[in-house]
Order: sequence, then C-alpha cells, then structure tokens
Amino acid sequence: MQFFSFFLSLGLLLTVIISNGLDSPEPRLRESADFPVGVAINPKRLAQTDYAQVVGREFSSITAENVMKPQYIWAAERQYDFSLGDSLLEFAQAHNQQVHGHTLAWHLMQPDWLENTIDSYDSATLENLLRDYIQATVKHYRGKVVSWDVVNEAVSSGGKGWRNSVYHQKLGDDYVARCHQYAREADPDVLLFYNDYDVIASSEKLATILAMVDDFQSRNIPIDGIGLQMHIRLDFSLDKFQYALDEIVKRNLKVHLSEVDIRTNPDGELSTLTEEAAQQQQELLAAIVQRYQQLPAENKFAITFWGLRDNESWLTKHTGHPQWPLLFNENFSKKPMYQGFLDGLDANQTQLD
Ligand code: 9MR
Repeated sequence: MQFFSFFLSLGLLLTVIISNGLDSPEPRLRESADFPVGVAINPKRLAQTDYAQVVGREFSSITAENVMKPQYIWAAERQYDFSLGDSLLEFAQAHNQQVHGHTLAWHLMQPDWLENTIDSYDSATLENLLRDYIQATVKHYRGKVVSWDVVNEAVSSGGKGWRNSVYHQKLGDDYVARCHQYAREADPDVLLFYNDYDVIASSEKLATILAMVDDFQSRNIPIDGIGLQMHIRLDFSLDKFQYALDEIVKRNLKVHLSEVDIRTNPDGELSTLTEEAAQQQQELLAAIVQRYQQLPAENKFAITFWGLRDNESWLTKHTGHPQWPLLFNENFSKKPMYQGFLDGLDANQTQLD
C-alpha cells in the first residue's frame, strides 16, 4: 500500500512539475519592458489568426506601417477616409495597446491627386490645404492616438539643412514649425514627434535636427520627442547612438526608436540567415535595448519594430535581398533577435543590482 502511494505521489509531483512547466508563461515583450514595445502593422493582415494573436500578445503599441499616411487618408481636397486607420485603432483598443500616428506630412508617397496638382497650387493654397489636412486628421484621432510623427524626413538626405521637397519649396524654411503648431491647435495633449532616418549614421543630420529642436524650444514651438527610425545594419555604432540619446535627453525630449529593423545581408551574399548573423543581430539589439533602458523614465517613449515577420519587411524589395531584419520568422517563430530584446532588459537589471 505504502509502495503504491509512493508512486502515486511521485506521479502527482511529476504532473505538477510538467504542467507548471507548460503553464508557466514565457516572457512576453509587452510585459517584460517598462516602456511600450511597438510594431508597425498592416490592418489587413489582422484577418490572419496567427498574425493577430502574436501582435496582441507581444506588443503594447502599434503604428500603422502605411494606412495613417496621407496617401491613404487624404482622398481629395478636404476629403478624408479614416476607415483603415480606424480598423487598426479598434484592434489596438481591444488589446489594450497604444497607437502612434505616422505620419501627417511626408514628401514621399503623396496621394496621386495631390502629386498631380501640387505644382499648380500657390503657397497660400497649399499651406491651407495642408493645415486643414493635419487638423482634420489630428482631431479625428484626438484622445485615441497618443502621439504623431508630424513631419517625416524633412531634413536633406545628406543631413545639411532642409530637404528640397515641394513642401519646402512652396512653404519655406519654417513649414515644419507651422505643422507642429497646427497639430497642437487640433489636440493640446497629443505628443508631437519629428521622425527621421540615418540620424545616428549621419552626424550632420543629427546636428541639423538638434538645431531645429533648439530653435523650436527657443520660440515655444511644440515638440515632445524625436523618432530615431533605426533602419540599421550590423555595423551600427553604439557610441554614436549613445551620443544622440544624451543630446536628446539634454533637451528634455522623449526618444522613440520608431522603425527598428536590423539588416543582416546588405550585399546580398547570404541565401539564408546564418547562425552567426542571427547571433550578431541578437547581440546588437541587446546592446541597443540596454542603452535605451538606461534612459530616465520620462525620456523613454517606445521601441517600435518596423514589421512583425522577416518575410513582410519593406527591406526585401528595397534592397533586392532578404535581410531577416525582424523579431519573428515567417512561421511566427521567435528569432534569436527576440531573445536579444529580453537580454538587453536583463543586462540592465544585472548592472543595477
Ligand atoms: O514600410 C513602408 C512601405 O510598406 C511603404 O511602401 C513605404 C512608402 O509608403 O513606406 C515604408 O515605411 C517607411 C516609413 O513610412 C518612413 N520611414 C521609412 C520607411 C521605410 O521606407
């Protein structure tokens, strides 16, 4: 009898150990970090159950990869279509996620009707149209999105001065400041970001952006944060990154790592993601997250990945090669890079202890 109850207890113990092992929840990104962790999505993909589950489970912030851009919303002069953005918002609300608005003004990917007419507008007409677009959109999403990228990529690609875009040509040097004012008039609470790429790689671009911030702050032009896009490669400079973070923090602004992806195949020599490249990617993300984590709490806005799965990334088309730049592979399996994110948070814990 005793012999029998010994095996019964052993069996129970094993059952408890095994089922605990299965039940014990794996760490989720959204619960592991004390700042929002975001992903850029296409709301049409939410119809796919696996996609929706992973987005809902792992992320606490969502950016529309495309559907909240003027190309989708600005249907005609003073006519707006918010339907796709609204569907994304509905998902976010159901999953207790914040939404970051991207983007109110961008020189690229304008709606066709605007592309065709923009040259014919005089400055005042274009300014009024843009103001009305910004204000209608910000008002529509007022209280629903926490933040907006107001003007995207307004600095020249070389980094010196403003980009010679049609907006700059027609509206002049101060148009970015006025777009920020228009957005603020439409929503006194929404956070306003300036968002750009290559800000770490190009010291000149960083200097231009910091000078813009200094100018805005000296004139009380509203700005709450900087979006560092972070479309980066494995040779990313952590020293330059740290310098940029420090300069932004000095100006009391929030930092959004707004479009993170790490390309592993810049010259297209790989036909599959090697273990070595995956590990380098993991280590680089860990180092980035560790430095981000060390920012004062009020300067941390969010880290957002520019897509969910490698096979969805814009980079395949853009570079002509697979880059495996994201956290998940096409089967929704976590890559070593995912662990890199958690490692970055943990490394910081160890350091603080
Ligand atoms: O990833 C986006 C891609 O699907 C679009 O075709 C493209 C044009 O609208 O924009 C891509 O996202 C860009 C973002 O809006 C701004 N920073 C650079 C991103 C990559 O091009």
